[in-house]
Amino acid sequence: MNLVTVLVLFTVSLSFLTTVSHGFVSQRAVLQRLSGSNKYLTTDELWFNQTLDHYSPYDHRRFEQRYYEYLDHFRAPDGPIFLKICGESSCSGIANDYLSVLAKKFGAAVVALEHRYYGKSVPFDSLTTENLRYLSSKQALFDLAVFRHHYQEILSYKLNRTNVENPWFFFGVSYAGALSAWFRLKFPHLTCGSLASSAVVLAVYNFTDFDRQIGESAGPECKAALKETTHLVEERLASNKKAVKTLFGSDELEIDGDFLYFLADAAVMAFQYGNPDVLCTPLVQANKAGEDLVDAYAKYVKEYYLGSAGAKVETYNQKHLKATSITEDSSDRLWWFQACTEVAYFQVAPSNDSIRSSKIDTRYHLDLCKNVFGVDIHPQVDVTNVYYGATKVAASKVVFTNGSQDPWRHASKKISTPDMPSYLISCHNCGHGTDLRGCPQSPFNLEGNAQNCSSPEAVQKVRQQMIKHIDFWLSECQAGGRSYK
Ligand SMILES: *[C@@H]1O[C@H](CO)[C@@H](O)[C@H](O)[C@H]1NC(C)=O
Ligand SMILES: *[C@@H]1O[C@H](CO)[C@@H](O)[C@H](O)[C@H]1NC(C)=O
Ligand SMILES: *[C@@H]1O[C@H](CO)[C@@H](O)[C@H](O)[C@H]1NC(C)=O
Ligand SMILES: *[C@@H]1O[C@H](CO)[C@@H](O)[C@H](O)[C@H]1NC(C)=O
Ligand SMILES: *[C@@H]1O[C@H](CO)[C@@H](O)[C@H](O)[C@H]1NC(C)=O
Ligand SMILES: CC(=O)N[C@H]1CO[C@H](CO)[C@@H](O)[C@@H]1O
Repeated sequence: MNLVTVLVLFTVSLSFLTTVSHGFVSQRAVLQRLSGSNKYLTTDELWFNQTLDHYSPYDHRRFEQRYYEYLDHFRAPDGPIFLKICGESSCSGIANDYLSVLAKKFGAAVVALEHRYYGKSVPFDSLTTENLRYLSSKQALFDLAVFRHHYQEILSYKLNRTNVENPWFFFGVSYAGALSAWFRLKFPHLTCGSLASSAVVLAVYNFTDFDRQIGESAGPECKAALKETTHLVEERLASNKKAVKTLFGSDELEIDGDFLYFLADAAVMAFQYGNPDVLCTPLVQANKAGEDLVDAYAKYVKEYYLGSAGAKVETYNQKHLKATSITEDSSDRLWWFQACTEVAYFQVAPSNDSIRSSKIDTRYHLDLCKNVFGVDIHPQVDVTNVYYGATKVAASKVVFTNGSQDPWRHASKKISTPDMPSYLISCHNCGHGTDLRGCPQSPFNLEGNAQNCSSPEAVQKVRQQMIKHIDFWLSECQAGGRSYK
């Protein structure tokens, strides 16, 4: 799955949805579908001119980058500024999620910046491989730094102040969670601290732990049913390809790997977004009753994944991924570009005991990169990890949080240290970005209906810790004459 897709049925904050699974991408679509329309604090677009290439003194091109501001909770003039980093999807506003609870508590202004190339912040009029050359996490971090200066100036101007800065705090989930941690690493003087929720700071080439975590999150019975389903699908693919693709409403997926990836991702979604029962209950029942597992899985995929969750088959279609026109589904292509160049997260099947088809291997991913972008690109995973430090990221004042059932947590920071505390939120349905979204439940519900949470205290406990750290680091920042040390 892409990192970002969130399954929440009614209320999901889009901002979370950084897509990390290829998984990330499909989930993005889902999130957008599932998050209702009025779940934003604001959707009023603001714009500013951003530098296209932060690393060239000769290139003076600029592009318009979209952002949002929400000042209702702001305690002028000294309140903090919370910057919500939008990740690998269109940023349609400032989501009304747990960040808004925090903003109220701290009297903070909230701003959100759309990631370059996504949504409406596209520097070119087409997304050819050549035009994507400025799409990278490094450029995105620089965008954030420039934007932070720009917005501070605007606010100071509004407040009639000079030479005074408000204390800043950065927030992000998933890929944007990694950006949040990396921002504090690269620009420590520009934020008092960062929240890195389900932050995928470790670039991984063959991300086999991803599939393993799905097995663990599913538990023995559901895992066995999922494995058997994959096995049966592979058999039917060999005997009657067309029939089995039709059964899943996915005739358009001509490449078998795309089809198998789609089926694997459909299962991931249930665990990544904290809704395991919607998949496991019917599958285990069908298995016990000796019913056709492939039929039962097809029902889940069509009714839930493609239905209520709003995922799209075309997300997995390499023909679609090759399209260079700018549409609301361009983020599929854009995230794959980031995967194929910088971070990989290739969700290959482990050699033993995998749930997904073993045909989803390293070759499948490399072929996809080559086919979709027309050049033989290999992700520079080692370079990325050297540049940021991976799980040894040498930042400070970053809170890391992970959900126990989230397959992405294996790309997050493993060890908690005093300067970079990390928390694992453990419960039956604790998925990706659980801390900032509603409490884990199915269907997801903003801020949660406590009665529907299987383990709300797991989330609440971690939130209390987050508040403690934010409070402390903001006060250190202010006490230090805003030195940001
Ligand atoms: C960005 O720059 C262009 C060209 O100078 C200008 O027309 C446009 O109004 C600027 N946009 C913003 C948001 O400042
Ligand atoms: C800023 O200063 C101007 C001119 O001195 C004044 O009219 C305005 O009310 C001030 N605004 C604020 C927010 O204090
Ligand atoms: C990834 O897996 C492939 C196939 O098993 C292997 O050839 C390759 O060396 C692995 N790459 C890394 C970086 O682990
Ligand atoms: C393969 O997986 C099975 C089931 O988890 C396990 O019992 C077995 O030890 C594994 N074999 C290897 C070689 O890792
Ligand atoms: C809570 O769960 C019940 C039973 O699953 C469901 O009918 C109801 O819609 C849920 N309520 C909310 C607010 O999610
Ligand atoms: C920050 C955090 O909770 N990290 C956890 C993420 O997941 C890894 C792998 O399970 C754990 O070891 C970390 O403790």
